[in-house]
Amino acid sequence: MNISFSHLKLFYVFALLSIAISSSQTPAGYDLWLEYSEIREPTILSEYQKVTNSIFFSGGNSILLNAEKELVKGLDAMLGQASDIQDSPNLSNTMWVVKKDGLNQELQSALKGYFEQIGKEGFIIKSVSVDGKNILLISANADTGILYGVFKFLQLMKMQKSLDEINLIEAPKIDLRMLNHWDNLDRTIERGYAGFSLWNWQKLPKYIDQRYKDYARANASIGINATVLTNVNANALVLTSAYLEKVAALADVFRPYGIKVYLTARFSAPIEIGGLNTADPLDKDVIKWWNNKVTEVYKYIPDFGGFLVKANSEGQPGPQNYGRTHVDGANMLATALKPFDGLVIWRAFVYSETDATDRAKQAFTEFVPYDGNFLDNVLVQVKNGPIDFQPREPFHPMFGAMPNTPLVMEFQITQEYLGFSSHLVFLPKLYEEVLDAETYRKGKNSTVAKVIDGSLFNKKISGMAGVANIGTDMNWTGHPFAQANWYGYGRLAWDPYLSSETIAEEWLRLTYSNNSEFVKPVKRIMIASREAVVNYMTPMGLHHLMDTGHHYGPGPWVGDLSRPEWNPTYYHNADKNGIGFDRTPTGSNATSQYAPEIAKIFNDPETCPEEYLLWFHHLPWDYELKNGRILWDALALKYQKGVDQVEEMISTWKQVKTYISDDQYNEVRMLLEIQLQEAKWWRNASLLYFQTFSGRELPDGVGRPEENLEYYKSLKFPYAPGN
Ligand code: BDP
Repeated sequence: MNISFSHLKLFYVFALLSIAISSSQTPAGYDLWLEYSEIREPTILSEYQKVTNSIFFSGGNSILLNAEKELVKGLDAMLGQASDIQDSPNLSNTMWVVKKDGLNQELQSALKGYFEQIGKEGFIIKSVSVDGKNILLISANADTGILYGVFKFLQLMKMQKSLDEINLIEAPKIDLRMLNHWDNLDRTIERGYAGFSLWNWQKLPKYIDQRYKDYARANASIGINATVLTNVNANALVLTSAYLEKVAALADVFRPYGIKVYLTARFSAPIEIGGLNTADPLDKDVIKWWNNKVTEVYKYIPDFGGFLVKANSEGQPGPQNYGRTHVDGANMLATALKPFDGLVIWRAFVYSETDATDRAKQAFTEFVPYDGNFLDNVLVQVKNGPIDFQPREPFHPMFGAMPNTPLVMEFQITQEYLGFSSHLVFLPKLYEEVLDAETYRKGKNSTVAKVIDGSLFNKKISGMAGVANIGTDMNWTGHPFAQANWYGYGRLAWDPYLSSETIAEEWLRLTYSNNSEFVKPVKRIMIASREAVVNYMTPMGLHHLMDTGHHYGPGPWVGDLSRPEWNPTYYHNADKNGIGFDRTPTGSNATSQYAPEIAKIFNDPETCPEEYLLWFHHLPWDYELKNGRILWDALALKYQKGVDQVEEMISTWKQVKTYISDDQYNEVRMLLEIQLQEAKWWRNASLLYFQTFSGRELPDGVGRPEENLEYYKSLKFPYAPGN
């Protein structure tokens, strides 16, 4: 080949260019839903170019500085033009980003009603008239509102939403929008499937990893404003000065993104790091120790959020070790935190190793009688269902049953019981189901969402917590679609009435593409994925059948663990007569913990929704369902359905190959193959095992297991992650 000098030059330029591009690019998936790329749609492009032509940005502190930086970054990348940003207004401005107190009297009074609605964190994005000229205004009462407003504006741009008649008045419906990291000080993560903890305690406080900032920025972009850095199975060491200094360094990074830091408090810390011989919450030395400790914490972190506490649960120490109650423990800490406006978030995830009553009943029984006894800076954090983050559970009966206590919703984002980071499961579908559930505690339309956002019982403070799925993996969450669960959790914490469809659509557009040929089918995958995992793991109300300890894969046969409620056999109760947990008045009577209207529906197998049937009932294998099938056949077909759904997900994914890069396509395809294999494993192992009781053939249409039951029982995974 004859290459001329000018060709060579061109080649050289291209080579340099591509090196420059690739070195400026972050690894695949690292940018999450925040990758800003050039808008190619001409009308949208020119609309946004026009409106951002000249911007008056009223800056100030570090939060506003981050907002401004974000705006510049987004505009430059998406509009392909350097933006003209000024710090004082002039006639050529097409856009203003200004807090309320920076607006003239006329605008302030014109927008008065809006400012009253948006509180400290909300924002307004609206076209207004200044000196007879239309400008786009982003405004807020406070700095964080401006930051959130800027992110929103950039997201609208990225999703190519037209700005015609834009009039957005938004405020979060929940005050505390929190991530719970189950991160240990040695950087392992309990139930973490995306690498190690982001917090590099060894190098803190001096070394600030760029990831801390990127983490905070991602959270701010969806309105998350609180982070609990450490595992609920807590280590007292984090409360020593050596660690508090490190925590303070993280808090300094997160503050300019509107995020407050919280820690888990080990109840026995006064003994372990304080040299006392008791942690009795009524002991005066213990009280003094905590008061001093809290004062010390606030010296390091003046805006410290407070403590999250797991006490007297799964072997963790707590007030009951000293014959005291949860109220004694929570109020003692709350009293210490009160002068600093700190909060106690006390978990209701309790069940006792000595109590033989249905585990599903224990939290309600223990906590509901305390309603009204907690101090007003105590919130009680309740898991979404009464057992433990299963693929499907009915809503926790505590929601609605404690009108005088703010209840925080605890969702799990990390997929401990839902296929870890290898299965594509879009969790907002699960969250939505719980939030929409009817508690009937104040008549009709008393949904869980209304309990959580405080509107049902007029609460002064409200909260939602998500057990984080974030780690050191390049793409933060292991599975690229697990990013959607972080994103979706944040969106629902902001607005618990959003639909999972809306969230899926937003996330896909922000992360992958605006092309509806891509968005539509992939949204179908996401929406179907939650029901698929229920079907292939625990259909029709079955639960907690995962193998012991690590919870990876099926283990319905496990029945020899020391505590009854640790055994899957405790939950499914399969025998020759049938399967399921009788929680009606003939059984554990857990249904009595729901409002009578709801209990009535659950109590009768004829009215109990099929998805909760075996949660509430023990039914014979030949029990006839509404569709005329017997229970055994229906159950087997559900397992098969789950497998079929994963197959459909794979074929849909194959159809969208051309809309994304090969790498993006391949990573999900490989993961879907794992998911399919594991779905079949679940189906085969579960059905072979239950068949030993039902004694019935598999109905037509159900795939035949390749191996026998002994094989599935023999599988061992000593190094399954997260344990
Ligand atoms: C269970 C997890 C365990 C947690 C516990 C909790 O298996 O690792 O410590 O929940 O929420 O689901 O405290």
